[in-house]
Amino acid sequence: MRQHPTVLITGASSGIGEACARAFAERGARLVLAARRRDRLEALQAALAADSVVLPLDVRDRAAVEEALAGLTPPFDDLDVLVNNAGLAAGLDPLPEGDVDHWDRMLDTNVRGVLNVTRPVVRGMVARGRGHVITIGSIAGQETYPGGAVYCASKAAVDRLTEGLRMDVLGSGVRVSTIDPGLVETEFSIVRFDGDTERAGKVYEGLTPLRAEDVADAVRWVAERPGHVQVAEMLLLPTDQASATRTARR
Ligand code: NDP
Ligand code: 8X3
Repeated sequence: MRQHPTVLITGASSGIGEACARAFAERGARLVLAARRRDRLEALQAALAADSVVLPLDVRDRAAVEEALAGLTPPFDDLDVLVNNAGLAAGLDPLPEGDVDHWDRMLDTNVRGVLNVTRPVVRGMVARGRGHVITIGSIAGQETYPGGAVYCASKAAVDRLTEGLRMDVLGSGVRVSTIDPGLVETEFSIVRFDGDTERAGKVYEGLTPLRAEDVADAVRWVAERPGHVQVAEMLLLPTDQASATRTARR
């Protein structure tokens, strides 16, 4: 990574993405902050002592993503790191009762959204002979849990896509990494349960989950390895979690 890298973070308006923005800002990075909620991005931009631009976009809208990325001007178009973080879970219903709109939101955001952003960004990285794509997967991509089939499938797809990308850019100098966190207390479960904060709180009750900052610290560490070192995959769990379904609650 260059001394003052340019870093594009999707989902920078909340949780892990916002924490990544803060972590890279501490290192003097230039930031491209992307998400749908412009007001949140602008508030973050104002709070950070970093050279930054906001990129309000919906990762599901391929044309809008391509237009927004094509509109980046120097030095923000010279991307060193892409943090593919925008994502969500919607619902926790058994598959036969599943809400098809939930399925579309998850697959369109977590799978197609990652592809929509990665393709144009990685083409530039390959042309420049350097860059790093770091995608946030999940333990849910490694193991399935009841009610999570579609979310887990979307995160399994992230792992397969990043594995394939690593093969397809081999020799270009571009690095490709996946970080798969376990339970992280963010707005994730509030979004999953449609704003039901009580139900969301129960997900983390009695245990100490990861904080968004813990994941951001791992993302930054992965990006800061020397150029010849490629962390392919990292599974990052709270100490109170042993698998997708095994947790210690007090
Ligand atoms: P948050 O809900 O706090 O943040 C999600 C971010 O994604 C928001 O900034 C949101 O911004 C953005 N986003 C969602 N949909 C879109 C879209 N269509 N276009 C652009 N941006 C979008 O959750 P987390 O920080 O926890 O989630 C970040 C990532 O981490 C996700 O990929 C999630 O699957 C993954 N993850 C989370 C875990 C957890 O336990 N929290 C564990 C493992 C992985 P906006 O709404 O403004 O568009
Ligand atoms: C988020 C972790 O276990 O809530 O990906 O699905 S989990």
